[in-house]
Formats: sequence, structure tokens, C-alpha cells
Amino acid sequence: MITPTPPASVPSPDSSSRSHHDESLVPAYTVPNPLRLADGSFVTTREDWIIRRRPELLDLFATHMYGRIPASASNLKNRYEITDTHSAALGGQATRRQITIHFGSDPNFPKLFLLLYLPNNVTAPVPVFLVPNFHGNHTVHNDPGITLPTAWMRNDPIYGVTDNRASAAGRGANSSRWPVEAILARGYGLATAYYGDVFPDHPSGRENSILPFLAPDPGAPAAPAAIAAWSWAISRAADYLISDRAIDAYRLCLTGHSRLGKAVLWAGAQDTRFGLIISNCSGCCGAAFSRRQFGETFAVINQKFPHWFTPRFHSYSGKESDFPADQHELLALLTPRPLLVCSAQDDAWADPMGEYVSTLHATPVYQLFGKSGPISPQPPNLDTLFPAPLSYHIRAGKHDVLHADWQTYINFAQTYLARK
Ligand code: GTR
Repeated sequence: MITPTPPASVPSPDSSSRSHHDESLVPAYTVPNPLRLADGSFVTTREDWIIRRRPELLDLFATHMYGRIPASASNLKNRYEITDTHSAALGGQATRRQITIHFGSDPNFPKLFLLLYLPNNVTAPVPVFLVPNFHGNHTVHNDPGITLPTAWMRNDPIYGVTDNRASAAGRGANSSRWPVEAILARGYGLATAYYGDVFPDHPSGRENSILPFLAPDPGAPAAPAAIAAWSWAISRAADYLISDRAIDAYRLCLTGHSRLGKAVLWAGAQDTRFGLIISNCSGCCGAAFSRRQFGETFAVINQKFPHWFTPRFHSYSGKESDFPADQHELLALLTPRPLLVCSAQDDAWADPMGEYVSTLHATPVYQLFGKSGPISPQPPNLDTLFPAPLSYHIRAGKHDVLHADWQTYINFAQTYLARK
């Protein structure tokens, strides 16, 4: 995956970061109790969780990790420009729509370009997977009708990108991660947008991102950064999707891989309109339990990706145990909605065991809502979907999204995403 060069001013990880890939080097740690309120009392009812603990945790993650998008951003009015509707796309299997989402009235505000495929021959509004993409909408499928992106992109011959611009050579170049026809065949729509539309993923990406319009002071300790921007845009895509009458607004499934797995967890935590969330190989500051310091650590992530997190988060490099929460509490923020945490066995950098540990420690919150999750310290066997609305899956292989993973996602949605 892409690795921006950090600017010279970013300090090296300090010696206390102890990144390792060895289970025997996991330090002793205490699991913060997700049901313990800041005043030391305990959540005992669902109301306590919703009214008291959930806002506390949202505030902790905004203040210390991802940053806070000011409430004034919600005053912006989206405008949807449908630039394309093709009712016989993909050989007639789908209707393709492309929607430009304009934010507010400032013409300089970056726009989000949403690509949507909906299955044809259906009799009711359909559930939709919303999945942000890394390389541009046109890389998802070789459908020549997909509009080429104009936003900055990292140069990469595999995706046909030169001079930081997409080209037709990239059409379908990432289709190994996007089994579009198979998703449609199971009755689901697919919506996607290029993450770089709203924040170009490099250390100086902020200036050409949406953030100067939303949160003008980049030096504020809780200033939002790239992951907050991607998450915000994911919710704006949802604004459109729930307004489209062909879509079942109660069955929006949100999925993301790796850094976009982090973004979808944070988006889903804040935005309860997502009925189901799946993170894939989301790793450090996603689903992985930080205090294990296995694979990628706070020090490493802050050094490699100084633009992803709020300025205050940099002070936690090498200090995972001082962080006032851990990632099981991010997962718990999705309660009681179906959540599937997916890992890959060879993806040590993302700490598959740590992703399971977080899932395990989110279970008490799901149980408060009468929902089950894993309770064994041992993760399920390879390729075995843990049978619960708080679920975990690990497959053989590397850090990637496979067509087979999509079958797991859809099987999970078929089982746990109820029609309202
Ligand atoms: C890695 C990064 C991870 C993960 C990954 C990706 O380089 O260390 O946190 O986000 O990139 O997005 O593919």
C-alpha cells in the first residue's frame, strides 16, 4: 500500500514504541472497561450506555485520536447533481448512477463523486454496500461509462496514474477487490467514491482537502485530520443514499479496507444510520487492540502517516497504555448494530489477534443490548464466520480484499441485517 514520505519535522518513533511481531513480546496490559463511566460509576442500563457512556467515548476518540469536525459543518447543505443514469449497465444487470455531491455553495469546496450500481429486476428498495475506494471509481470495474476522477492521485503505473492524474489505462485495474456482478446478483447495490476526493492521502494533503472549509485551525489539539475527513465524506455519501428511493435506507452496509477500515469504523461509530459495519484488515487505530503493541504501533503510524490523526494523538507515540481508551471501545460504539471484524492470517502488521481481542472485549456492550459476540480468548478457526451480530472472521492469506471476502460480507449481512 502507498507509503508517503514523512516531512523532516516528524520525530522518529521513540525507543519505547517496541513494535514487534511476536506474541511473547506483548506487554502486560489492562483492558479499559467500556462500561465504566469517567466518574467511576458503571453503565447498567441501555439508556446509560446511549445517553452517558456513548457520548463520552465519542468525545475521547475525537479529542485524542481522529479529531473533531466542528458542529457548524452540519449547517452545510449538500446538493446532488446526477451526472449519469444508465438503466442497462453491465449488460443490463444494473442501473448505474453517478452523483456529484456538492457541499455548501463555495465553488472551491472539493466535491465527492459517487458511483452507484443498483440491481435491475427488483421489486423493492435494495440494501446497499457503501465502500470507499483507494484508486478512483474507474478502477473498480472496466465499465467504460465510469467517469474518470480528476482529483490528485499517487503516481502508479498499475492504476494508469501519471502526473498525479488518473487515466483510462486504470479502468478496472482494481477489479480483483470488487466483484460487482456477484454483489448485484445477491440483491445488493454497491456505492463507492474515491477517498482522495476529500483528502489527498499525503502529509500535505490537508490544504487541498475539505478540512480548511470545515475546521480552519489545523493546529488545534483536536483538529480533525485525514481519517476524520474520509469518515465525514462517508456520511455525506449516506445522506445521498438514504434520499434515493431505490435504496432501503435501513439497510446501508458500510465496509472499508485497511486505512479505510479505520475510516469506516469511525464513520459508523458516529453515524447510526449505517445498519451494518464491516472492517477489513483495519489494524492500528482501526480494530486492533493498541495496548498489545503488535505490528503497527502509535509511534510508527504517527511517523509514517502524520496527516491521519489529530495533533494531540502524536503525544501518544510509544504510550499506548496512556491512551484513555482502546479500540474495543471504538467497536463498542457500533452496538447494537451488526459488526463484522475481518482479518487475514498473514497480515501481522494489522495484528489479526489484536483485532480479535478488541472484538472479544466489545462483547459485554453488545450483551447489554441482548446481542451476542465472542467470549472465548481463542479466535475462531480460519474461514469460520463467528455466528453472532458482533462477529469476527479470519482467512488465510495477506492484507487484501478478495472476491471470497465479499461472499463472507454478504453472508453476514443476509443473516444479521434485518429488514425493518
Ligand atoms: C499501511 C499502514 C496501515 C494500513 C495500510 C493500508 O502502510 O501502516 O495502517 O492502513 O497501510 O491502508 O493499506
